[in-house]
Amino acid sequence: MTTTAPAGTAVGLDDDERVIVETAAAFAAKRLAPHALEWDSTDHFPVEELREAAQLGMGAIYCNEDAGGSGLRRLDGVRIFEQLAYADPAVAAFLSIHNMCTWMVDSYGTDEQRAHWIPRLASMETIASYCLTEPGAGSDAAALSTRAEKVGDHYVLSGVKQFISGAGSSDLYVVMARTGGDGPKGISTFLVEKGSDGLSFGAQEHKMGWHAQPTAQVILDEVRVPATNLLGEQEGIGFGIAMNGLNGGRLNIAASSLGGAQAAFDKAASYVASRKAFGNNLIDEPTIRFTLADMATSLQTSRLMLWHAASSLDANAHDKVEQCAMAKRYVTDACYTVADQALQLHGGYGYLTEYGIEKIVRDLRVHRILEGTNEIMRVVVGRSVAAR
Ligand code: FAD
Ligand code: 2MC
Repeated sequence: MTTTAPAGTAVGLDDDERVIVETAAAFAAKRLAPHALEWDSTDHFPVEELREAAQLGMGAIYCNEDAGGSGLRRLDGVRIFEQLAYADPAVAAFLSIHNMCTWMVDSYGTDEQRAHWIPRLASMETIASYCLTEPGAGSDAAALSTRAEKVGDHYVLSGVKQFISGAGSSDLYVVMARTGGDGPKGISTFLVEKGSDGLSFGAQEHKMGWHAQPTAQVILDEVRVPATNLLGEQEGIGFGIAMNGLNGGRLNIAASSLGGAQAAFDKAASYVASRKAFGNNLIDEPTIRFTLADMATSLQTSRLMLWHAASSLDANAHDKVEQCAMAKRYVTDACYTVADQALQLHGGYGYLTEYGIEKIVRDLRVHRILEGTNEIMRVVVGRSVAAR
């Protein structure tokens, strides 16, 4: 088989696993990589290419096949997102959020909700956004104040969601809102369609990175949705739905960091192999070789940790929440450092847009903030440690 996956990213895989990784790598190299810099500079959200990825099964990666999902494992998922992010971390990360929403509908939806939404989400005819954060509730997500009042056979939603990826472009908004009292037990999850009366979007945020996907407020002003849009039929389970979605989401964001960092590393290793200074190629300088060795080690520890955490999620292991939080924290920090080191190894050229490194650094920076900041990941791991 022709190998398209970057060296080292598919070591030890069996034939079936390798096909999945190679398919994602080939798609990314052909359909994402050639445009990544242009999309970044023009703030272009590549919906057409996302739908092409969906045709290859990447719109509902770890959803059940009966309703139209791809039926793959979380482990396959993180490997796919690594390959996509090798070409463009911002696009890979958006696809990961769509997959998180799709999994929530597949896992908690009624038969009717699954039959209606999963085929559309799998093809990305319907693109989904995840709406948890609010202006007054970020890390402390259970303090959210968006309300959903039951009125006859409808719910009426009012509130503001902050920093929503895909806002304005997405077709379906998975919204966590309060149907009961304070705290996590008072939260429910709703499916809100674009075009609903009272649903609007804030101005697009100007960001350091992630330019290839939109970010804006989602504003709900007495938005009426049928009671059947309550995800999972039952009120009060929305926080658990949101958190369980995030366990896998956190791994996929980490995989998006890993792919970006691997690309930056490969560029740096190739650059220093031919860049001359003081009569030698830079790679012959021992301190530069040590830097490359440490970077390669960070990439490999990140990959192993991510694969282990993904397997924990696949196995529904008792410590899956802790494993996902640990991997998200470690991988997004370590890979950000690798990307920054790759920029440094390029000298002044690393700072120029055309080399593609500074974009990776900008894109990876936010992975340490979103889907749970890395401080909150430490809170989660610390609670597990204290409970032992
Ligand atoms: P805060 O919660 O106010 O935190 C501020 C600082 O305090 C952080 O450093 C934090 O780590 C620290 N801190 C808070 N509590 C503690 C504690 N107990 N111990 C130690 N430190 C603490 N959200 C969505 O719901 N959907 C999306 O699609 C989405 N996309 C995003 C896209 C982008 C580009 C960005 C920037 C954010 C996105 N978010 C999204 C929101 C993101 O999840 C939040 O920004 C994040 O959870 C942090 O919340 P906050 O910004 O309110 O920071
Ligand atoms: N998986 C499954 N269940 C979880 C969970 C997880 N990761 N985290 C918490 N829960 C459960 C927990 O077990 C408890 O259930 P029960 O009542 O049955 O015992 C319930 O949720 C409440 O949990 P806590 O008591 O721990 O709630 P608390 O409010 O103290 O802390 C915290 C929760 C801080 C862990 C949570 O608010 C959190 O993860 N905050 C970060 C928010 C976040 O990640 N936002 C990301 C937005 S999306 C995004 O950025 C995108 C780009 C899409």
